[in-house]
Order: sequence, then C-alpha cells, then structure tokens
Amino acid sequence: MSAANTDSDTPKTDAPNTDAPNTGSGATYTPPKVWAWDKENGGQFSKTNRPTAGHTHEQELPVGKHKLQLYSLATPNGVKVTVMLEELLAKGITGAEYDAWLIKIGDGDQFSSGFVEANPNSKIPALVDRSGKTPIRVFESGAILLYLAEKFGAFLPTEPAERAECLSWLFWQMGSAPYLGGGFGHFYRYAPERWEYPINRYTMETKRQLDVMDRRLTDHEYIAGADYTIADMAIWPWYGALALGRVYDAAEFLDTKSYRHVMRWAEQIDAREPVKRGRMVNRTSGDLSEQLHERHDASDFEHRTQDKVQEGVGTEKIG
Ligand SMILES: N[C@@H](CCC(=O)N[C@@H](CS)C(=O)NCC(=O)O)C(=O)O
Repeated sequence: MSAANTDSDTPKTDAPNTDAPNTGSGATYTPPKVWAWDKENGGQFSKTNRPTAGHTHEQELPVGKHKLQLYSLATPNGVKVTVMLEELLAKGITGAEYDAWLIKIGDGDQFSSGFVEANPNSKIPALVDRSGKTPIRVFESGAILLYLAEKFGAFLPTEPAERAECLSWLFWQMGSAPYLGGGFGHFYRYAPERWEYPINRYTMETKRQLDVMDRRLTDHEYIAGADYTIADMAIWPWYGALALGRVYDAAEFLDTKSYRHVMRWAEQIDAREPVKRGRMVNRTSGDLSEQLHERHDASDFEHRTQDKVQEGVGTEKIG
C-alpha cells in the first residue's frame, strides 16, 4: 500500500470502490529508509492527495453580497456549517445570511491561491466574515461552528457546565470522525484493495464510538443534554448519516439499527427543515431537486436547484 494514499477524514464524492478484491492480512510492505512520493500509486484520490501544502494555481475566490462567504461542498464537514447557518436563519437571525460557493475538491479547487488564503489546510469548509473592516477567515468546521455560535449567541449554552458538555462533544467529534472517515470509510469503501486488518481495526473503533453515543443518548434528548446545539450539528452529518445508511453503504455491516438511541436521534434531527435545507447547499450528487450548487438567497431553494436551472444558468463557477 502506498503511503501517498492517505486520506482526510471525509467520505469523498467519487464512486466507491465496490470491485476491490478481498485481501486477508497477508499484505506486506517494507518501508524504505526515506519515503518518496509514488504519484502513480495514489489510489482513487491520487489527483488531489499530495504530500505538500500551498497553492497549485492562482485564482481568487468569488465574493457575493452577504457578510458571510462560505466556500464549501456538501460532505459531512461541509454540511455541519450549512445546517448551522440555516438553523440561525430559521431562528430569525438575519445577520446569518450567506453566500455559499461551490469548491469542487475532486477538481482541486481547494488548492487555488484564494482558497489557501482562506484555509492554509486546503480543505472545505472555509468561512470568511466580511462584517468588519478587515475580513476574518475561519477554517476547521468545529471552529466555524463555534465562531458562528458565539457571534450570534445561539446553539451554545451559556451556563458553564452545559457549555463545557457541549464543547466536549463538539471536540469529541473533531477527534473521532477521522477514525470513521479516514479510517473505516477509507478502508471499507475506497481503498484499492480490501484488507482485513485495517477494516477490523477501524470497524471496532467505529462501533465503539457508536456505543459511546448510544449510551449518552439513552437518557438525553440531544448529545449535550436537553438542547439541540452545535455539538449535534457537528456529529449528525457523520454519525447520523452513517446510522441512516447514507455514507459508505455500511449500515448493515455495522448493524447501526442496534444503536437504538442513535437511530432515534438521527431521525429526529433529519426531520428538521433547516437540516433539510443545509444538506442541499453545495450538493453535487443525488436527486437533482436536492442539489443547490450555490446559495445566495433563501429563494434559491425554490428556484435554483439543479432540476430547475438550465445547463450553465443559475450556477456560477469558480475558475
Ligand atoms: N478537520 C477538517 C476536515 C475537513 C476535510 O477533511 N475536508 C475534506 C472534505 S470533507 C476536504 O476538503 N478534502 C479535500 C482534500 O483532502 O484535498 C474540518 O473539520 O474542517
């Protein structure tokens, strides 16, 4: 296995590697003294995975009419932020109006000079708040959720114990999801071959994490307690989607139905209207009526989904 085939904590939008042969634990690899990048052996994501940071091409980011500019894609990490923004708007917080621009990570948009200025880590989501004299950039989905919660005074408890619980679960997600995405999802669904050892290792950890959540949700309506918070918004796009069978086609393999409280919580959040809207923003796969490639106005959900816009009309491209 090539070391260049490392992956971020994301389910990619590319087609899964369903034809991967099953390989037992016999694969061997002797690392050389100094690792060298084998570009040709990068697996499904060799076009975007590379061992260096920085931009690959000059391209400014577009700027729309609102104070908040989001550069993203509807992967679980992206959905966290669009759900939060739609939840804030549903609460009547008009300052949360935003422009959401599409970043096609499969095409390398995250490596443009403009995007790297917004996020030196070259991963969606990235937010730029242009409310003040100097634009404020925020990257890392957890930091963006916290930034928005503090800016608008919503979805983050103020009472110290409740706030600590909420932040603990928020950061639990940030630390745990890479085992689910970059570990389980990668080896179960996307790796060029199916190796028993990593699949076992990450399945074990993923099931342990689901059990952590299930126990917590047995006697709490939401993950941080009685209220719906940014912790739910961070966790649901990953573990809710997993439970509902939307990522990695792994619900049966992981027996997610047996985590009854996780299922109840996942379905409850799935039914929220702002969550339904948040899931549509920057989505480029699935039902055309649920794909809103870019969002610049609340009315876009009605008029600019992919089933309604003609080819080349209603979408603005980056680059
Ligand atoms: N810890 C980061 C992870 C972000 C991340 O992994 N984003 C993925 C999509 S979900 C990405 O942009 N990947 C592009 C790449 O790896 O080149 C966060 O939560 O914001």
